[in-house]
Amino acid sequence: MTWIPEAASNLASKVDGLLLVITFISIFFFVLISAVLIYFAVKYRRRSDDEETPYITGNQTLEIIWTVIPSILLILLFVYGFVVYKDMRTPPKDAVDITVTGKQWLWTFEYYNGKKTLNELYVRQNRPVRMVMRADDVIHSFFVPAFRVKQDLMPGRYTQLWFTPTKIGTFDIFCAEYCGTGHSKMLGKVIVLSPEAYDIWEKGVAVDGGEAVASLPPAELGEKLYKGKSCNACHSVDGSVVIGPSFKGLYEREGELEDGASYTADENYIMQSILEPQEQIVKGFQPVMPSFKGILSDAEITAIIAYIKTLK
Ligand code: HEC
Ligand SMILES: [Cu+2]
Repeated sequence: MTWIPEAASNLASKVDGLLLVITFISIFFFVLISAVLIYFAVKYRRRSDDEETPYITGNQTLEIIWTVIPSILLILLFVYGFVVYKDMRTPPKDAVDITVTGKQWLWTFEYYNGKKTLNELYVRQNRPVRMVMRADDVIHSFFVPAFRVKQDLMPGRYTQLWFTPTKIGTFDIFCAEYCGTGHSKMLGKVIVLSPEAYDIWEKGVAVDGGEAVASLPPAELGEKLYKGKSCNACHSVDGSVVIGPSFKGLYEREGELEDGASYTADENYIMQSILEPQEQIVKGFQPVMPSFKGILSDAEITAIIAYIKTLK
């Protein structure tokens, strides 16, 4: 079927089945009621000005039929829906936990093995995962259409959802709750790896959609990280100001901080800005950059600096 998203989790076929049944029943009654309506409108139309309508006070048999049949149907639909819902809300015992944090306008994922990723969720094919989710600021909603799962994230409270990815590939994550100006850019990817590829990823080799990137020249790796780690959501490379300063001409630029101190953007300054963004706020900007401590390795930061150096 091409009019609904690809089905890539164990829950997808259940949700689709329920949706199809409800759609089919709705279409059936829509057609039936419309046809009868048109037929009666024609058949019992008023044929002359002095025609009198018969006086009908009710029909018990008919009323019982059209109360009992829809009631039974609705109860059956409720039970069917409830069984699927219960399935979707009850993670299996062997599910592994991943902590998800939504914040304007990024997703961070922390894994049971201590790894941390940004906007990219790595999962292993056929292994059930439970997402334990929190928001840092406002309400967000974690939505993966291909898995048919969606759940709000709230500040000050954990919510959860679970799924078992069944297909290898890359699928979209959307934020489905309007959360500010960057809402439409709050996009992520779920990368479902085969068990073998997942083992490689777990051991720490950088993979980018299944492809190893550790062997790239630093500036090229830096460019990939700039996009892959979402620096591009806030930093342009063409001189325009998005949410943060542009990376164009950043290297060795002289500027002023919020507290009035001046700085030169050398390697250490850039590294500090990435690891402790709240320490040095560039004048005229908001302190919204998240820390990349624990997310970017030293080698990756070096690669990003190498890339920034190419943006003269
Ligand atoms: C949510 C938006 C956001 C994201 C994502 C983000 N930054 Fe920033 N960044 C900012 C803002 C805003 C500033 C300016 C305020 C400050 O200094 O913290 C900034 C400042 C910087 C600076 C100092 C710039 C200057 O002109 O002095 C560097 C370097 C930097 N970011 C690097 C990065 C890198 C590398 C990434 C990706 C790994 C990244 N940022 C991701 C918002 C962001
Ligand atoms: Cu959001």
